[in-house]
Parts: sequence; C-alpha cells; structure tokens
Amino acid sequence: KIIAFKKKEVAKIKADVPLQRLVESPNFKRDPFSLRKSLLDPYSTGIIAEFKRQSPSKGIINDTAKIEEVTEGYLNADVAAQSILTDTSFFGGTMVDLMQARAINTSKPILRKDFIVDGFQIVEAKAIGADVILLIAACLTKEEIKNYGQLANDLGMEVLYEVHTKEDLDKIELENKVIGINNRNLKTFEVDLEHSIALASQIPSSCVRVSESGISDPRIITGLKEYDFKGFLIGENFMKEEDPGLACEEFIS
Ligand code: IGP
Repeated sequence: KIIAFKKKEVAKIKADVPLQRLVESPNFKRDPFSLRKSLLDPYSTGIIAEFKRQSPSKGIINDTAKIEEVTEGYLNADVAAQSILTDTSFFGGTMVDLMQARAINTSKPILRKDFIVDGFQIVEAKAIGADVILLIAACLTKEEIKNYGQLANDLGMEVLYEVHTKEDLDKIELENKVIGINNRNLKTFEVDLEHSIALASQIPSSCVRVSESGISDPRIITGLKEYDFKGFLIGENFMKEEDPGLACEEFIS
C-alpha cells in the first residue's frame, strides 16, 4: 500500500523537478561520510539516532522537537550516525529536516530514511545532503535492490539494506554490505529481538550488522554485541522524550 502511494508521489515530484536542478545543488558536490567506517571504528558508540515525529504504529511521538536542537544533542552524545525520516505522509518528516540537520552535522553520516521506490529519490538524497540511503528488501525486487544499490554507490553514497526475513536476505548480494535487521515486522508491527538474532547468523562476516527498532535499554545493546551487531538504530526511545538529544546522551553514558 505504502509502495503504490510512494510511486505516485515520486512520479509527481519527478515531473516538476528536473534532475539537473538536483545535480546543481551544493550538497551534491560534497563527499559523503561512510556509515560502514563510522560503525567499524573501535571507539564508536554504534548508535544511529533517528529523528521521527510520528509513525503508523505509534501515531504522534513528538511534534515539538526541533531538528536543529535534536541534531546538536545527538552529536553531543557522540552518535555514530543520524537517521532522518523524510517521508511526510506516514512519518511526518520532510526533506527540509534532513537539509537543516546537514547544515549543522558536518562530521557524521546521515541516513535518508524513506521508502525508496525510484532512482530519482537516490539522486534527491544526495542533493539534500544524505550520505546513506535505505533500501527495504521487502519493498523491492532483486533487480531493483541491485540497481538502486549500484546507483547509490556510483554517487558515492552507501546503502543500509533492511531485512526482516530470510527471503529478504536472499534478494541481496551480501558481500561487504551494511545490513539492517528490522526487529519490527512491518506488517504486524510486532518487535522480536530473538527473531533478529536468529537471522543474524545467516549474514556473512564481511557485512556490518545493524539492529533496528524497539531498542529501549542499553542492556539490549550489550546483548546484541555478543552476536556481532555493530550498529543500533534507535528512534522512539529518544523521540518520546521532550529533549531527545539529552535522552540519547543519558542512554549512551
Ligand atoms: C527506529 P524505533 O522502534 O527505535 O523507533 O525504530 C527505526 O528502526 C524505525 O523507524 C524503522 C523504519 C523503517 C521507519 C525501521 N525501518 C522503515 C520507516 C521505514
């Protein structure tokens, strides 16, 4: 459902915005930061802190937090990277949020969190200052995953490949990828860490493993590290607080 909606939405934007305009934007010229490198740094906290105002499963999470303040807070907390929802219809995010974060964040990778269903969005991601895009295996064919991944890499960006099942994993050429296992089933919204840990054993060691969703306690991270997870994507646990940056700082320290 979301995918069909997204495809229509992107088609409209594509008709209005010439590619040339994206390519000419100042952010398009910057060299993106590497998420892989950031997560593999032995001193990294591994935390990928998300800016998310609302979600289909939770409704409004935070509608007062300012992207600039949250970005500053997350950077102060020494996150490994930032994740920013740019989907408006379901998550209340905007591309402007990412651009404003980018203006402040000059040191850590930013993930454009959205449903990528068209190559245009990948060029757009670079133009707004993203370093990494998300490709959700469940939403894409094997060929799309390969082609979009290639396009992102050609533009100097990295990809977080998101999976939830073995079928998702089978669609990806796994060598040397950053793989995010979503603990949340996107159909039932149920969160299951055991399921993720079981799936992790199917991922080759050349990959960097990221655990996504439902992480609400530092002890969960200690547990996940035992299974060689290097990245931990956290949204709601920070965003539900009035000061998400401070919540992140307290979580990490
Ligand atoms: C963050 P949480 O439970 O910490 O808020 O989850 C992130 O994993 C979640 O927002 C997410 C997501 C997605 C959102 C994971 N995959 C795909 C939109 C689209």
